[in-house]
Order: sequence, then structure tokens, then C-alpha cells
Amino acid sequence: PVDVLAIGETMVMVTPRYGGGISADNTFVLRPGGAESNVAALMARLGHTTAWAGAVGDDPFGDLITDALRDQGVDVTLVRRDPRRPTAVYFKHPTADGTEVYYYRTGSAASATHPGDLPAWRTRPARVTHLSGITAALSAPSLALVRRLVADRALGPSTVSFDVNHRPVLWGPGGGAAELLDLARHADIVFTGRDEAQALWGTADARAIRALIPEPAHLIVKDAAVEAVAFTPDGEFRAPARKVEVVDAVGAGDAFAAGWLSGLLDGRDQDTRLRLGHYAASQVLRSPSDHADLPLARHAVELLENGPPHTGT
Ligand code: KDG
Repeated sequence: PVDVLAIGETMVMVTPRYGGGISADNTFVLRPGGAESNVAALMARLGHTTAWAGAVGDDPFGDLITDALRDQGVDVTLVRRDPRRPTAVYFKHPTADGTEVYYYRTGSAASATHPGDLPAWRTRPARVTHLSGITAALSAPSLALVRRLVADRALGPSTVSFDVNHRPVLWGPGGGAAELLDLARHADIVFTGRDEAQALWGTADARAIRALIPEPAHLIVKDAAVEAVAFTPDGEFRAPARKVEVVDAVGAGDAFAAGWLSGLLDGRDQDTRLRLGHYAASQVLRSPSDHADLPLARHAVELLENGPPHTGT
């Protein structure tokens, strides 16, 4: 089996080349952007075998995505090309208060992924299946697909990792709370942020979130730049975030998940998993990209052990 199969929508991400806003810059860079394929690409950099499944249009944008991910070592043979629906696009718009994101994804190929995609994906067994709440928000068929994957274990005996990834723009006001909680309760590993838990379920308190998403799930509650807490069947563990100068926060959560899952797959202890999560996140936070060009390596653990533990270089 591959180490990780990540499933979800990947879009063409359009970033202003020189860091200005959309109207200020006139040169743009096109890269693949998608929470789940970000995890696959980062884990490939960490030395794992990874595959990404989903759907893109049968258009040059779909080629860009599959070519770039293949170049990054991600197996894309399960990706379905849809001749009738386009590849989605999103724009990053840097502002003084952080990066705004504009999606053009309604009616995309990925929003038409559905339970009928499952038989093809069963051909690629994986130790971990990584999913996120974004797919659940795309359409009713995509929500049904995620439910089949998480609650019904439609891909068989694979550890199911679920990043809540609340995207309010996709759900609409007040939407998603019940659906995302139900999915989280059925997963083996859940990543969530205190801020999104507050917005969804009315609490940012890590233990209160644990009460909502109880054992046997591993629950990792992230508090942005402060710390992450893991609730596991072996107890509660916490690790402070690394101090970094943030260039672009988009993708940091995906990197955290990639680092943590890498530690899980390599049999690392709970503290090391959290530290690997923070390490990978810190690399993405200081880069304008969601994941490209990271100095991640298989020896990340040794690097953590030999370097200064929680400083940001
Ligand atoms: O986590 C990063 C993602 O937000 C970004 O890559 C775009 O997948 C994306 C989404 O739907 O927000």
C-alpha cells in the first residue's frame, strides 16, 4: 500500500508574482492549490509514498495540476478527468491584514465527485486516507462521498485522517456545524483549530472540543501561533508552535497535518508528531507558497533533535 491517499479538490492557485494585490500586480504564478493534495505533496517531500485522488477538468488547468503534483512525487493515476466540467481556480489576494482568497469553483469537476468514484480508488490501498471538510462543503454528492469514506470506511482498513478545514464561504452562514462534527466523530485522526471550533461548535476550549470528539479518535487541536494539543488514547500531549515571521499562512494547517501524519507513519512518539507538525507548518508559514521548495527531508526528526527545539530558523 501507499503511505497516504489524499482525496479532495485541487484548484489552480493564482498568486500575484510580486506580492501585490490582484489589481496592483500584473504577473501571476499558477500552481496547484488544494488542502488535501498539499498534504500529499508535503508528505512526499518527507519521504513517504503518496497518492492524490479527485477530479479535474479535461483542460490545460487539469494538466497543470496533475503534472505539477506528479513532479512532486505524488501518484496521480487515480485522478479522474471530467470532459464536461472545468478545473476550479482560486486567487490569493495579499493585503496588509493577511491573504484573502477568492474561489471560482462552483460547478467544478471536483464538486461532482461522488460515491461512484469509490470503486476506482479501491485499487490503491493506503495506510492512511486523508480527507477534509472542504470536500463535504462542495456539493451533496461530495458530502455523500466523504460520509462513505469516513463513516462507512468505503476504502476498507485504512486509518482515516480528517482535517475539519471549515470554509465558511463554501457552507454559507452558520452551515456545516452538524455535518463536520458527525464526520469528525467517525474519523480516526481529527485536526481542528480553536478558531474554527469556536465558529462551528461554540467553543474554543480544547477539552470541551475533546468532549465533542471523544476517544478513540486522536484529536489534535491547534491554536495557531501558540501551541497544539493532542488528545490520544495514551493521554494528552502539547507542544508550543515555533516562532516564525509569517509570509503567508495559507497551507500551514495542511503542513501541520503532513508533519504529524509523517510522525505517525514512522512510529514516532506523540511529542515528536506534534513537533514535526509545527516544523512543517513553520516552513510553509515563511514561504509565499502553500508547499513548494520546502527544505523538508526524511531527516526532519534528526534536524529537530539536533537543532534548537522551538526557535524559528
Ligand atoms: O489549506 C489550504 C487551502 O485552503 C488551499 O490550498 C485552498 O483547498 C483549498 C481550499 O479549498 O480552501
